[in-house]
Amino acid sequence: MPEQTEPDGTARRAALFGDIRLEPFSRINQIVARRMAESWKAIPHVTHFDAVDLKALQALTEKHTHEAQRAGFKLTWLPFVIKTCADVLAAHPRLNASINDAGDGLILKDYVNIGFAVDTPAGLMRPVIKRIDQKPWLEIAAEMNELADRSRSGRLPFEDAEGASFSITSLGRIGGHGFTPIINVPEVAILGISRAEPRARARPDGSFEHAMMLPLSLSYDHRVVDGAAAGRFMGDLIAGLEASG
Ligand code: CAO
Repeated sequence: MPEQTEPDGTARRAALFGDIRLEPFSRINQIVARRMAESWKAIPHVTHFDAVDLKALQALTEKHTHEAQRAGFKLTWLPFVIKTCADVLAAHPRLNASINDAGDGLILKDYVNIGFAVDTPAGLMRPVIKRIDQKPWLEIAAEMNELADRSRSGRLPFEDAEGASFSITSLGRIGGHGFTPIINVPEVAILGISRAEPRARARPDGSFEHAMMLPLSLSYDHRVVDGAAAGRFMGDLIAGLEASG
């Protein structure tokens, strides 16, 4: 226990409850903390939960594994989710928009730039893959790996972390059945991905089959997107992902 008696009562509290240590926030922690609190205070968040059968995505990933290996990286299904999401966003422009500064209109974007969360030793980073609508999956996958590597090694230039029109955050193998991601201002929606798990799935005839299901959670700004629009977006996204191949 510290000997000195501070005017703010630290020594008294230490005597009562135990010692404490201060861990200063890193620069990234400070930025993320400020942005998350601003978003949470300003945006009426709603989260829509759903799940997609992984069968088609797994087959597609397996089919292209060697091609990716030849290009120098390990393929996961995330680049296909990013690509399909961009295609579906093009048909649902309100989820790819932002509210203008005056707060009286929507800025609709004729491009899809998707930011994706990367867990790094310095904290959470969010590089952005730009013009996904114009890129083939292999280029998206290579860029995703390159941006994730740069984020983890602290070599991500500022311009590679800005300009997103939508975000994806994959907790992937880390775990969880679902979570409520926080929207990155000025975007209006973010897709969360949790750990794939075996579930019983009803067939159209009412019987059940076992399927590996990937849980998805879409948080959206209820000032811009209503529940029906979010539900339709998720329906199209799931249909697109299950038809991958
Ligand atoms: N369910 C089960 N397994 C999963 C999975 C999921 N949803 N997503 C990925 N995996 C598996 C892959 O199949 C792969 O398995 P093998 O090694 O056996 O082939 C392995 O996990 C690869 O995962 P990965 O995390 O290295 O690769 P990725 O392309 O799925 O994700 C990236 C890349 C950068 C998004 C990820 O590494 C990352 O940093 N995620 C954390 C993001 C985060 O912190 N989000 C929270 C932000 S909000 O606080």
